[in-house]
Amino acid sequence: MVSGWSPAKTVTIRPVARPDLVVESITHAPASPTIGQTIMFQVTVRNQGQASAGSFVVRLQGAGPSQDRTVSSLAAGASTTLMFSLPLSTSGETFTATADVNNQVAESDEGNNTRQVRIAPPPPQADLVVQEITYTPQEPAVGSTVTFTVTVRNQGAGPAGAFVVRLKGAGPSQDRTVSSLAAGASTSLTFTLPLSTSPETFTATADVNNQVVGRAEQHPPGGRDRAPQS
Ligand SMILES: [Ca+2]
Ligand SMILES: [Ca+2]
Repeated sequence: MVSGWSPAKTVTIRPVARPDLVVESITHAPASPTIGQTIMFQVTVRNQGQASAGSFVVRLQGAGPSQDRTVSSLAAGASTTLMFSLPLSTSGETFTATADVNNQVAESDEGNNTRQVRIAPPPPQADLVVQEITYTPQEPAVGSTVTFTVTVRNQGAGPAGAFVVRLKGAGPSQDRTVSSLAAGASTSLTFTLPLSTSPETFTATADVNNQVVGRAEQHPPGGRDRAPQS
């Protein structure tokens, strides 16, 4: 045996420690912007690798324009949050954030650098209005029963779910439930109430219990939800 040689020899290979950039989260405000409205984004990029990353660019790309932000460096385990502002240009738009879009950083994983968020404008809303109140007979006596026909219309762009229509006179009131009302549709409801005084005002109110999310709730009291008639 030659001196200095041994019968066994080992070699240990250690992979080069590399950074690994990932887009950890994208948050935005408002949650449901309208088309054309500017959205503020917060994009958080984390270096989940074993080594520090040097300078790199983060891009946020919508259907139209994009925005770039430069990060000068990011230590292993550290994260940074970047602000972007881009408009919503289409209905249902996907925004993609990419860390190290120009591939300036050699990473242990180059395939996990993007995250997407899809943003849609608020869904169209219902807008309920009482379109008309008719009644019969035309000249009722005090104490007699009057039959009313109340026409409710959804003049909004979105459908209405179930809601209650109330007809109220000086005395008792009556409720009718509408199970749903499509955008642009109308429905006629029949009520019967006694004429208790003369003259008497009857008021019909659509969605008296505020069950429908829509523009109707923004109307002032006595507004177009209500069509009094005597
Ligand atoms: Ca990566
Ligand atoms: Ca890279």
